[in-house]
Amino acid sequence: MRLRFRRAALLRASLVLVVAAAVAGLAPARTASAGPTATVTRVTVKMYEYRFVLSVPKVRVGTVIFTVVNKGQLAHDFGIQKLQKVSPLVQGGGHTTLRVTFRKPGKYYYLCTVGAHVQYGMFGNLTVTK
Ligand SMILES: [Cu+2]
Repeated sequence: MRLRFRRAALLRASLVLVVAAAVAGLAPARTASAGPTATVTRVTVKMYEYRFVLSVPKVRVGTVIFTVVNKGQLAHDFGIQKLQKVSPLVQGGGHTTLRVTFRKPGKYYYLCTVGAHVQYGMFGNLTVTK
């Protein structure tokens, strides 16, 4: 009886430890993404038949929130090939957002994945700097 009680108490104590460790493990990650050093850039992407116009040619490493605006009449989307990120399909006149985290500097090819739009000119490169 006494032994069983102690075992239960021990089990409870270790469970508390596991939960505490999990919370501690999560906390730094949350601080890192929301901390003062985290760069969040907002970029507007305008889509036409058949081209993209970005508000900036380059961004810093970090999180970019793209506001994707379809100024055309056909449906388009906006994808970052290397990261396999694609916005939802946007109907003519509509808009959406796409959140992408760039961890490494470099040139990131973007395109519209609809039909043959890329062959008509719906692509470009976004430069990501340190
Ligand atoms: Cu398109």
